[in-house]
Amino acid sequence: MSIIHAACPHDCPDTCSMLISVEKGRAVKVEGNPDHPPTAGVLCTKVARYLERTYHPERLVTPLKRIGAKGSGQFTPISWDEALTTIASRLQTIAARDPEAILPYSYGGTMGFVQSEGMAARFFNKLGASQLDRTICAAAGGAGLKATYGLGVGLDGDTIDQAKVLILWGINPITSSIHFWRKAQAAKRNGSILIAIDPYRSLSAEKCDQHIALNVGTDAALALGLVHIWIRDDLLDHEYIQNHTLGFKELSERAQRFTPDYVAQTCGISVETLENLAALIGHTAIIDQQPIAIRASYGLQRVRGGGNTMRALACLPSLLGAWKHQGGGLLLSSSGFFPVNKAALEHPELLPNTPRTINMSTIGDALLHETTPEFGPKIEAVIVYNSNPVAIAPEGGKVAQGFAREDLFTVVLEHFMTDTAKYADIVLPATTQLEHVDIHKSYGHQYVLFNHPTIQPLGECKPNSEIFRLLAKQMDFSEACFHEDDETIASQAFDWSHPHMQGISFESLKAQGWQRLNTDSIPFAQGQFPTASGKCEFLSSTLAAQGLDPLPDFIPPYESVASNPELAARYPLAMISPPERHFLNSTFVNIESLRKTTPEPTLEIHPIDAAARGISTGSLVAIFNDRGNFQAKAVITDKVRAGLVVAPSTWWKGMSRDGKNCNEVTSQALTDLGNGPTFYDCLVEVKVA
Ligand SMILES: Nc1nc2c(c(=O)[nH]1)N[C@H]1C(S)=C(S)[C@@H](COP(=O)(O)OP(=O)(O)OC[C@H]3O[C@@H](n4cnc5c(=O)[nH]c(N)nc54)[C@H](O)[C@@H]3O)O[C@H]1N2
Ligand SMILES: Nc1nc2c(c(=O)[nH]1)N[C@H]1C(S)=C(S)[C@@H](COP(=O)(O)OP(=O)(O)OC[C@H]3O[C@@H](n4cnc5c(=O)[nH]c(N)nc54)[C@H](O)[C@@H]3O)O[C@H]1N2
Ligand code: SF4
Ligand SMILES: [Mo]
Repeated sequence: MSIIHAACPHDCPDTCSMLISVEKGRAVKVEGNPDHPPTAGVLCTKVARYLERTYHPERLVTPLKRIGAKGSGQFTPISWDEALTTIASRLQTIAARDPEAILPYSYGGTMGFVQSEGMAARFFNKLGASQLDRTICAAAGGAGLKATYGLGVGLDGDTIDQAKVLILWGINPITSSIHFWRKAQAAKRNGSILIAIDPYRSLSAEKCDQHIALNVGTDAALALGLVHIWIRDDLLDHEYIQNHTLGFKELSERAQRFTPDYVAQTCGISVETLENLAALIGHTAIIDQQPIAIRASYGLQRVRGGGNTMRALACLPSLLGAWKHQGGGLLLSSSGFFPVNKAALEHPELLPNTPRTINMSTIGDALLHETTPEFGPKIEAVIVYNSNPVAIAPEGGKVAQGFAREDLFTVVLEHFMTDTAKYADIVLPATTQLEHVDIHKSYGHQYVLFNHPTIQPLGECKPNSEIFRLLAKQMDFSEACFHEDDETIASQAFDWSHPHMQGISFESLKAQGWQRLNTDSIPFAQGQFPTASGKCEFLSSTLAAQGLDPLPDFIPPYESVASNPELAARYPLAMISPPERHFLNSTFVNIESLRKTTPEPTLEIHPIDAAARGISTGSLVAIFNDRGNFQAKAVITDKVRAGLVVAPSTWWKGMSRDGKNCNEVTSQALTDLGNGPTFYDCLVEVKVA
């Protein structure tokens, strides 16, 4: 038996190091690597089932051609030769008219550089296909963070157990980042106070010392309310502000209108709660000179004002000089610490011109768009890999309608017959992480990881990279980069001469499986933010140059009782659809052992709202608005605020009784910054089905 170093490929901030035991060519055990500090020997419940997923009897193992109606799931096996010839000839015909009519669609199925945008990006660049704006997850928060700190950077996750006040702001780590939760527990043992800020009493919020259940999408008001109080009470680190921040005077003026009364009313919390929160954080940081940390996640930026929300939050630790202490500051993402060599991976010089960009969050509208001068050509072909848009993209009715178009040529690279694969003309069987090479960064910690293949590809499966390599060959793309193998692509993923890579080489990384970046565990004690000014920018010249508000503000949701009373008269309940613990986005929904604990879609609703609608626990309910409807089993609980319903996500439509999921009702409206989706900015009504 041999034990091989692998990396968890999933879209999860923990990016675990895995050890795979292989016996006679078969993977027999998947374990968390005890030596990798963030993993510390444990995997989550989902990936602990990675073998069940890999060797699942329904794995796609041959190329398939559709023989039934789009969406029906009727296919017949074909050879790789037939599949590649058909795809190449269809794409060539369309490209001869206008390559922009071809669209790649991909996201977080795997986070590895080789199997995501390595060979694939080269292929679509050379083709001159439309570019995809990959906004579906983190665009708003990412843009807000970048405007304030310069890059997606923050406090070192390894040190977060040293915080004396730890705020879990819009994150439910027991579900979505179990290794961070372990650190939070360690912080608690070190005497830290844990506070959850979340409209929903999530599994994690329930276990914190305090839970502040604010209205969805009002976090920026709360943050600016804290700024208001800290200025009023002079709980500020004047020296840090003076030396390492930009725009304090302007921010102070902005914060004036965020009086405790206004903030409490906007957020739906008491003035006392707000004052106590401000005093606890302010005193710990300024009077006691102890580290305070904010762990924010993407849950709070899936609303209209998501970008400004992150801007407002990002200002907080700098006002208090929290960065001076180990374990102090804010963490949303650590991605910006990694010197990724995007140009070497993607070869942008292959682009014949600058093609248009399609936003993946509005794929429904895009697929239904006719040719116009502003939009460009109607989309004639979509190639989907590492994503399941029919399940995960907003306003799913339109997405399905778009994919059902008879005149659309669709290719899906997949492990399983997902909701999206069912609409394909041709489905290509892709390898899993056990069957291919890859290399990874993380957005929750600061370690690079290498993934060795452990077993031969199942059946006729091929890595995404190989599929695009073969398509490139079929289309006579002759540049040298189309001949590079996966290890070569992996070796190009990082700028190895960057100071953060000191002590790490491709060979040493392959040997150890993981290595920590050479980064400071107290990154911004001396300022040195990666912004143009080198400071934390409360006032952003970059945003000002784009004609945007240079200061953070509270931007009310598109859809809430306060911001849209006419709509709320018909649809009075706010719906959020955060991750279900046993799924990873729509991945793992088809794993039987996990579905035992999560057999069907549910909707959590407050007792007052349930009673008003004659709903009891176990009732089948219909959730609806003008965009669509879906069904779920009601769970009556005071974990949700009155006026809020929670639909744990994201179900395969094909696995729910009505063939629909929560994205039937979510909207394609976009965020203030970053053009991100607004999944949690969604009013609905609920009735017994
Ligand atoms: N098990 C599991 N883990 C996952 C995922 C998964 O699907 N399943 N998805 C992965 C991915 S792609 C991502 S992006 C991350 C997702 O990470 P997040 O989107 O951060 O998801 P959660 O950690 O569940 O945290 C969301 C929390 O934010 C709360 N929330 C919703 N709206 C608001 C709001 O307006 N304000 C505040 N303060 N809170 C709000 C929700 O109630 C929920 O408890 O997790 C990753 N990890
Ligand atoms: N309502 C609602 N909708 C949401 C969210 C929400 O909170 N609520 N969250 C949003 C967020 S944060 C995100 S990140 C998106 C996620 O959306 P996606 O990135 O589309 O993620 P998944 O749904 O997990 O689909 C990934 C697919 O890639 C496939 N895959 C995995 N590895 C490989 C590979 O190596 N090769 C190929 N060819 N395929 C592979 C998997 O089998 C899976 O079907 O969903 C978004 N949608
Ligand atoms: S999904 Fe996240 S927690 Fe689970 S094994 Fe992968 S990286 Fe670790
Ligand atoms: Mo995500």
